[in-house]
Amino acid sequence: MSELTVVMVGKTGHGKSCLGNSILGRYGREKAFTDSPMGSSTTKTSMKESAMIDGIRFHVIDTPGVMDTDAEGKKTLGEISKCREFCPNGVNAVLLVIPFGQKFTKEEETSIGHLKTLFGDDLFKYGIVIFTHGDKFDEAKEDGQLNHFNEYLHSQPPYFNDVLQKVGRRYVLFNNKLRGDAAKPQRLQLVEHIRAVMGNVGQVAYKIPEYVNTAGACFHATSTVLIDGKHPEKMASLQLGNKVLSIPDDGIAPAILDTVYFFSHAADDVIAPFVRITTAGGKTLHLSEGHYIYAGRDALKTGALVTAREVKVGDVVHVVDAEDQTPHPEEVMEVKTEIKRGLYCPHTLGGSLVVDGVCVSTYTEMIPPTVAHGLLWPVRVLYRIAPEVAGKIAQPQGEKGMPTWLGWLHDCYTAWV
Ligand SMILES: Nc1nc2c(ncn2[C@@H]2O[C@H](COP(=O)(O)OP(=O)(O)O)[C@@H](O)[C@H]2O)c(=O)[nH]1
Ligand SMILES: [Mg+2]
Repeated sequence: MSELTVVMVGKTGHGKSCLGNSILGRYGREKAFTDSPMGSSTTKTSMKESAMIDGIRFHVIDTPGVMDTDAEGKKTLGEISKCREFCPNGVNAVLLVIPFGQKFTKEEETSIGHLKTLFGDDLFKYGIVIFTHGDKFDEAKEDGQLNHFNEYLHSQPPYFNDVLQKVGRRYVLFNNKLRGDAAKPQRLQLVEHIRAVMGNVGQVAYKIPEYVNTAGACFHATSTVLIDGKHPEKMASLQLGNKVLSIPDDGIAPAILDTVYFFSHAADDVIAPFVRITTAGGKTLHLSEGHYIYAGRDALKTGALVTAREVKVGDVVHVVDAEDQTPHPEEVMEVKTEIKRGLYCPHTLGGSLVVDGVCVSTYTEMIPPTVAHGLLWPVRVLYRIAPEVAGKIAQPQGEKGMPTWLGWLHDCYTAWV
């Protein structure tokens, strides 16, 4: 392996920019990244620098620090996700940068939580913990405060050791003050760990997901539908032609099976905010804020729909239990926003379906449901006559994960109204 790409993540002031310079062996006037005094943030956007060192072409991506407050954290995640543009083929490892000597606080836990939102469990699969300020460990040893690095690890709270366990105990102590040959062993140790990561994941580089902050109109990758009314299936694995639990035309019980004939969106390499709706009976549904859901006691009969963003605590939605598949009204107990991975929008012939046990429309505010249902009529006819042909044109394509003609349809509709 002669080319390696890594992305550095962690809080501001933890030593990411200095670490980048150490990995690339670029210092002083030649330095790749600008460091900043503890706590102040110089790195506002992601950037990539490269160098040939020890026979390896190294690409290092520096990212802005992940803040410990929720609002800041989410903003920074959007910025970090932009670094995917620097590594279209993915990264070989994610370096979680933590300074040696500091106690791992609740704030650190929050910032790792934010990173986990962006990277999912891949944060640990591809993760290597880098302890910067290695010189301080040497000093602590000389002073007799510590004999072994493990003593420091043992002094950390359980959550931190849990993170270390999850990354397979891959960690390197980096002294960013070292120069020249003295800095070589720590770099070689890092390369060994990157090779171990690559070995574990079958040499497949990690593609950093895109953060989509616009009002989408979908479900996330692990939302579930009931195939044939029995088998829970994740959105990401749902196929055209699958029969899923949905709502009859007249909204009268019990739930029916309907065929998935089209996806208006199917993208996995994205994360986005979703409205999380929890019902009195404990059902939890996530959907994009512009997606329609049946709301109101008679909504299934009258077809009354509201967008997810309009749903409030105390509203009534309709739920279906796996055993008794008769939709019944249930009160909304909590409405929150949560970032999740994947954007999927399957369509059934009848225009409704049951997701995570809650009755929803397949339509969104992009085009009003009745208009959208009419516009999609030719696709439904085609699906009935020649499902394979319909399947081909209904397949999401391109970077946006949407069929190309859907964009034209939307443009025509907005020009018309
Ligand atoms: N003593 C010591 N200081 C370091 C080390 N790594 C970083 N620093 C200092 O920590 C501060 C923050 O470093 P920086 O790389 O800008 O952190 P970033 O915000 O994560 O990019 C700077 O003052 C660096 O000089 C190290 O290994 N040893
Ligand atoms: Mg920096």
